[in-house]
Amino acid sequence: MSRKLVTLDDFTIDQTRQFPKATGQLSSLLRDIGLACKIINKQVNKAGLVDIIGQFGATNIQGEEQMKLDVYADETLINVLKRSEDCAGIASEENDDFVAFDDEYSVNSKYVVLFDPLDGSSNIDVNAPIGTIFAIYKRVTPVGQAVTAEDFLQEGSRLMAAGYVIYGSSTMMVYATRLGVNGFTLEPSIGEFCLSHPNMQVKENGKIYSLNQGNTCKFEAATTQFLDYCMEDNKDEGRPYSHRYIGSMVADLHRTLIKGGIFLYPADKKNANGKLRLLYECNPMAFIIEAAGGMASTGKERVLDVTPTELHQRVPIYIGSKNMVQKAISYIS
Ligand code: AHM
Ligand code: MG
Repeated sequence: MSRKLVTLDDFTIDQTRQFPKATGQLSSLLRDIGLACKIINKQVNKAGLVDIIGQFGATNIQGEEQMKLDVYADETLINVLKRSEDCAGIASEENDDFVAFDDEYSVNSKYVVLFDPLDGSSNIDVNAPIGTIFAIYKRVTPVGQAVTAEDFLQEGSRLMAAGYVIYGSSTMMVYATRLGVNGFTLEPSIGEFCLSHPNMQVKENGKIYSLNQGNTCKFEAATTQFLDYCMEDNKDEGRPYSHRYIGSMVADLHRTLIKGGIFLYPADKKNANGKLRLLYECNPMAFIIEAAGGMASTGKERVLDVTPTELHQRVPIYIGSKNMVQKAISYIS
């Protein structure tokens, strides 16, 4: 019997079969991340009820402290990945240092996972989309021992897989490997992520620019000149472009992936490296956008080529449709 429904599990197992030597560990890791995100999704969906059932971070009716959503998301991912047999350790935007799992299964695992458990969490109050971003690397230290900082401080070009889950009008997981980018929508009635956006490609040209334009007074002249170009009235070249900014990187990049455009969080006079984190935000998003045919740059180099020196390092980012990113770089450099 043929069926149209392809679940995340069906899909990852199918992809594994294309590599005869693959052990299936990467697909079960993706399944574990999917599970953690389904648990987070349930809690995110209840966020609007805080006035009725109490504020996160406040004490509930039983006298128990309610966890803030970003802390809840962080703990959920850590607990699920700790129990997974395929994860040797994690690093999270929420924690100062990485965590090496030291049980007998974990030390023999070959993958580490880095994540931003709940990106854009300031959007929770206004019911706007937020997301989880994740990055999966093969460890560089030998299996059989606890992972070290070296395993986490890898260049983005060494990523095995990266993805995000967007908690929006529907909940979706989008993940990329070198085989491409695919999107799965959560079907709530069966609790499964189902393939809904196969082989996602980002357009070469776009008509949308996305950044926090309120920071204009801090921008370097080159950034302002690029913005002037975006706003210029030039019907022949399709400008002025539209401006869209949700302020949640997952949501802004999800739109960029589907509709094309450029998202930027540049360096400015006060922040030489912009705001966004290399390991938890920029690298996984750059890997996804490049796998979909787009481009991601710091203005000086490919995001995926930056050598990380610390876990919470920030970098400027210009990411999205290839031609738009190239145009931005021509101003910046
Ligand atoms: P967070 O990790 O503390 O949520 O911050 C990251 C978020 C991104 O999702 C978003 O692109 C950016 O911060 C928005 O920043 P700003 O409010 O400065 O425009
Ligand atoms: Mg973040």
